[in-house]
Amino acid sequence: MKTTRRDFIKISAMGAGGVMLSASPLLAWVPSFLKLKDDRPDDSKAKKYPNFCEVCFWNCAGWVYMDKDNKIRKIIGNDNDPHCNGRFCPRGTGGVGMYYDEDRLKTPLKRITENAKQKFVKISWDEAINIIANNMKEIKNKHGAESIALFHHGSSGKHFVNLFKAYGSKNIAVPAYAQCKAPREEAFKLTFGHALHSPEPLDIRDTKCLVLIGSHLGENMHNGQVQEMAEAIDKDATIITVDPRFSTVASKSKFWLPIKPATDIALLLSWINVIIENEFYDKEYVEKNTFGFDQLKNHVKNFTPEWAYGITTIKPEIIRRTAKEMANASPAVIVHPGRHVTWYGDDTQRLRAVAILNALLGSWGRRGGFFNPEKAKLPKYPIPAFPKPKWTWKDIVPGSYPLASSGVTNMLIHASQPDFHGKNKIKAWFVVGTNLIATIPDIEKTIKAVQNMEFVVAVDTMPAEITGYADIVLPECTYLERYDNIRSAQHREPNIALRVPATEPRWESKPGWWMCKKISEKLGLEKYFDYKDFSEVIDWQLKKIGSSLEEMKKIGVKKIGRKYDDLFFNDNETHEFNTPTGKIELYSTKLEKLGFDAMPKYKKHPEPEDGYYRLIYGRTPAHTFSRTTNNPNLIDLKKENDLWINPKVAKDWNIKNGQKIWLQNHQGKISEFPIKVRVTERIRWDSVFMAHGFGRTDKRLKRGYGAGISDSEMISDVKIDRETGSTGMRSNFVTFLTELQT
Ligand SMILES: Nc1nc2c(c(=O)[nH]1)N[C@H]1C(S)=C(S)[C@@H](COP(=O)(O)OP(=O)(O)OC[C@H]3O[C@@H](n4cnc5c(=O)[nH]c(N)nc54)[C@H](O)[C@@H]3O)O[C@H]1N2
Ligand SMILES: Nc1nc2c(c(=O)[nH]1)N[C@H]1C(S)=C(S)[C@@H](COP(=O)(O)OP(=O)(O)OC[C@H]3O[C@@H](n4cnc5c(=O)[nH]c(N)nc54)[C@H](O)[C@@H]3O)O[C@H]1N2
Ligand code: SF4
Ligand SMILES: [Mo]
Repeated sequence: MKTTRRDFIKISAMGAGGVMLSASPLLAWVPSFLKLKDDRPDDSKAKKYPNFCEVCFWNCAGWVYMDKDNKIRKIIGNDNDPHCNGRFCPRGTGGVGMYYDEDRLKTPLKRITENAKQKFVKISWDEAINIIANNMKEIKNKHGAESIALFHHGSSGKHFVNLFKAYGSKNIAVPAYAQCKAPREEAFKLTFGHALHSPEPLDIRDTKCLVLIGSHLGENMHNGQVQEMAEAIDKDATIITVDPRFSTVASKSKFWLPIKPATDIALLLSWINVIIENEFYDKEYVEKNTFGFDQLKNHVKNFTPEWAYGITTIKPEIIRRTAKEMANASPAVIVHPGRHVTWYGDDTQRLRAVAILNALLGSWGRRGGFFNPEKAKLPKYPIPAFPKPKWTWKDIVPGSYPLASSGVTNMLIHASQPDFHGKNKIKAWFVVGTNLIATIPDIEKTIKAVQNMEFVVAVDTMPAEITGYADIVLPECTYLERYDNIRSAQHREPNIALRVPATEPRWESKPGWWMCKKISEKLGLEKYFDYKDFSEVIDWQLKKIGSSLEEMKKIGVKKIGRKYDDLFFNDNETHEFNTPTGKIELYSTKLEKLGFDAMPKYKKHPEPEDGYYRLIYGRTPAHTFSRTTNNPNLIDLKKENDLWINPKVAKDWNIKNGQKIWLQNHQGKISEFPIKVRVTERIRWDSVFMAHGFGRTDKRLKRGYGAGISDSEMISDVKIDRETGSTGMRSNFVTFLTELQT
């Protein structure tokens, strides 16, 4: 039976205790764009270049086809690529719009003051490079190289990382850590001794039960995972979705648990309770591989489904039934670790609970659970050793966030504040491919920091908000117009993918590697960029592994056989885990040593006052953050975001579907633009939902400016995860303004 909208209405009328949507197998679901291989140019005639997509960090490999005038016509998936299996998502297909966008940055820009007014003027590359190198020299002399921070995201960031390390600063951070997956990576390391990385090593295609906790595959368009989930559904896998919102995937699930936001740890603990008390866990596996089972059993003994019901609003019988579903599928079950997991400031602990549940079900290292990925090892192009910096982000507030294993963006922003009195201060920023204004919660704090800097460079393809705060703006050409490092990502089978330019950069834009090389020459660091063209580095590396640039241009993706035959555990062998006890740690000895909870506990979070609703946010299939919300192709699919409001709330407020309203958060922040209301049963009454990345504030973005609201604008109350320093962003409450008082 197909789950229909009518089913849902019936269900929602039953109340919000958690529902079983359909006992019969669900019809297969694959978003149509992932199912069909679209019309393909005739390969024998068309000119095509290999690339991998930069519209999101799944980096699917594809072919860029040119038309007869040698203009980019389209990009389609590479059949041999395990990230996409020949099918791009709508964002990837629309990526061509990044090249054609007339609002792109076209030349280097310099901020000047004229008649007491600041503005940007066009400058030459020579002038831009000179200004940057001179400032970098001056700052190094005055404050030390460490005082310049690099924020980056995306492929071109890697060149700048080398430049910074050569220059002497390791104050480098990506938002994909402390604003995204840090708690997950550290929690899985604590438990299994391994982080998950990307693409996550989940054997979704063979799973019998997939549990999604605030991870909305299908709107989160991580291509390979969505395809595998569709395959699993085809094979009758059970999907259990825990989400206060009836997401796309909730509608394809056997169970939807519309949890009260911020209470997931209670649900997880009660699942663990049911699984232990009923002896549903994989006994042999747990006995052989885990540490701390008795402590865990004792720890969860009171966390019954009845206890969790009062907290989560999920009915005890549903908690029990879903625990049983997981147990029935074990070990071919995945409690999905999620990706954007920085929610409430106790995120490492929540992800520990997810990891523990997977451990009890025996899914780590088992078919239909987590596989052991392998990655192609590429030789490093020879460069001199980097100098050792005197201090790094770890020394800003010594001892804080002891589990952070990569630069913490918000820590560097903290050390950039005018009122920061620590010894190790940040004095200048280099921002590459990350729109910090849209990305880091508490925009005012980010703006205060950037305004306090002695010098700011922004490298972007678009006039993104962050570029408006820079002294020098450098226009990077898009991924369709440049070489970059070879993609070598983990998977079932190690593989590599190539990016080559399909055409010349438009206007005066240039590749990131070229900028770094030019800056290095002015800084006397040219020995770190010892090549004329980046294609030389790629060819050198490829030849070392028995391929070549020439070969890769013809195939785009190359699979390199696994070195080890250990995709899954051999149950006859004993495994040593990379944890202090050498076992899967249900009880974390490292957390205990650091003074944190060794096993997760539920703590109550603040709740909205009357008339306020929790702001939750997420992805929309046609966009990636703020990087696509001006894209001419994708804006056609979705121009602005809308605010999901439950009908009961809309009635209380007398707000109509389609009406435009402003939001005000619990700290008094009012949105710059209004947002269109979508009245829908698909959201709990205590929360509202919007897609991230909209409500652009830079007028140079002609299509994105003022279209919808930026969720970031409403996220000023940030709950920091004590273990990793990550920014919990879901503790903000909003109320509605139907008109703005002037
Ligand atoms: N409020 C809120 N904040 C969030 C999130 C959220 O859901 N809500 N999500 C978080 C998550 S999970 C993540 S991973 C981060 C992502 O954070 P970011 O990576 O900062 O995401 P974007 O906003 O897309 O910014 C990317 C910038 O790179 C530019 N760009 C695109 N291609 C290129 C290129 O080839 N070269 C260069 N130099 N620039 C390029 C784009 O124009 C854009 O300005 O945001 C986090 N922050
Ligand atoms: N189309 C598209 N796909 C993308 C991206 C994109 O920008 N666009 N970005 C990629 C990146 S970098 C990342 S990190 C991933 C992120 O993708 P996900 O890991 O799936 O994370 P979010 O987008 O934050 O998911 C938000 C979901 O959590 C629910 N939620 C909110 N509060 C709670 C709560 O308290 N409990 C529970 N159980 N659920 C809650 C929301 O209703 C929503 O459905 O997406 C990736 N895929
Ligand atoms: S999932 Fe879509 S946007 Fe992301 S890399 Fe693949 S095709 Fe590009
Ligand atoms: Mo992310």
